[in-house]
Amino acid sequence: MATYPSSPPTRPTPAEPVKPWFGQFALVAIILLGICVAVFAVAAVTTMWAADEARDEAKAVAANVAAGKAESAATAQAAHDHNTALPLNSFAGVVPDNATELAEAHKAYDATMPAVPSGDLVKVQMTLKDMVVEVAPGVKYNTWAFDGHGAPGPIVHVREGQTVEMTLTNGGAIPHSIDFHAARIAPNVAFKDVAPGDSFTFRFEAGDPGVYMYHCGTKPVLAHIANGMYGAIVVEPKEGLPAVDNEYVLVASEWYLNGDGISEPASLDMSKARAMMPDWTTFNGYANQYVTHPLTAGPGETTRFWVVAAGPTLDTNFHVVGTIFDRAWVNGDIANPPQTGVQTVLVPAGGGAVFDVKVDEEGLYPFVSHAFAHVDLGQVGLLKVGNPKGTMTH
Ligand SMILES: [Cu+2]
Repeated sequence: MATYPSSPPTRPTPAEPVKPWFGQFALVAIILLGICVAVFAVAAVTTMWAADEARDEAKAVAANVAAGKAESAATAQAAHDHNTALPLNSFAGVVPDNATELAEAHKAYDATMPAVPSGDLVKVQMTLKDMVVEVAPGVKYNTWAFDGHGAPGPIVHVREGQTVEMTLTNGGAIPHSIDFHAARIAPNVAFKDVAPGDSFTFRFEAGDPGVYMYHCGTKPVLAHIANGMYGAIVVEPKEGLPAVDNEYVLVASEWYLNGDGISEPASLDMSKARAMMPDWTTFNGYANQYVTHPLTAGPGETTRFWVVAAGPTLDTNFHVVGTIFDRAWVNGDIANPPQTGVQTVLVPAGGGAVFDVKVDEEGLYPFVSHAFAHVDLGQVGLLKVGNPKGTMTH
């Protein structure tokens, strides 16, 4: 017979079997914790080390970048030592392939101020000729030239109080005349048309100091000026201006061509002239000529620019890059004190102005019309101070 215990077997209390499990778990946990701590510690140390390394690396990279930048800046500087970012030789108009050689071979108009003739009477003789000139490298134009040497006509330099006796001989095919802005005279008498083959003489007293335009006043004046009939007359004040080291005369003008002027000489495009859309703008008649053949000055010298804007229509915004006008006789008003510390001065078509700049540092200083379409079309030159290496364009 089966016997049954008097009391059911006691269930083992959980604690009994659990104790060794908890102990194991705790042991494992402690070991794991230890491992974690160790791993964490190692990771922390590694991270710190890595951070240090990264910091060092970053420093090295930064140093390299700085060095690289310096190197690249130096390279860029070397590459642009002679570059002012101006379109100094852009030839925005059409030129032949050998334009650079032609520009170098071109004899630049002598911008140097001629001496004032002695005596009370200054006789000026000009013989007008129809002739082909170059207005840009390889770009030929059928011009009407006051003196037989192209545009502008000769620089006339007199002293206040002198009498100018002007004789114009017309060697061209149609009537022409000459109008001096420096004169106070009845234009219907003095500035009359001179028939082909004829000569005409008139006199005026240069009583107003300044820098003035002269030009042909025969109708249509737009065409006669656009064809090259203009120049500058400087009337030096009796008491003189402050002494300077160099004096240059610049006549700004624009050209309107009915062709590119390369295969055959171009003539005036009157539609372009009326629309004020020049092919070329120039100082002394030829695009960029003083870029290739710079005007010169010595370091510390003062240079005086006598500027006339002949147009026929466009103004010139005269500016010298890299310096500031120490003296600017705006509107050629040299009977009064000049303005000082001026950056850019408007020289209106048919007007003039005088500028003094003292440049101490050797270098290439572009002079421009700061209406930059003019620079692109050729109204730019260089004042070369001292003997800087190279040129702007080479
Ligand atoms: Cu004329």
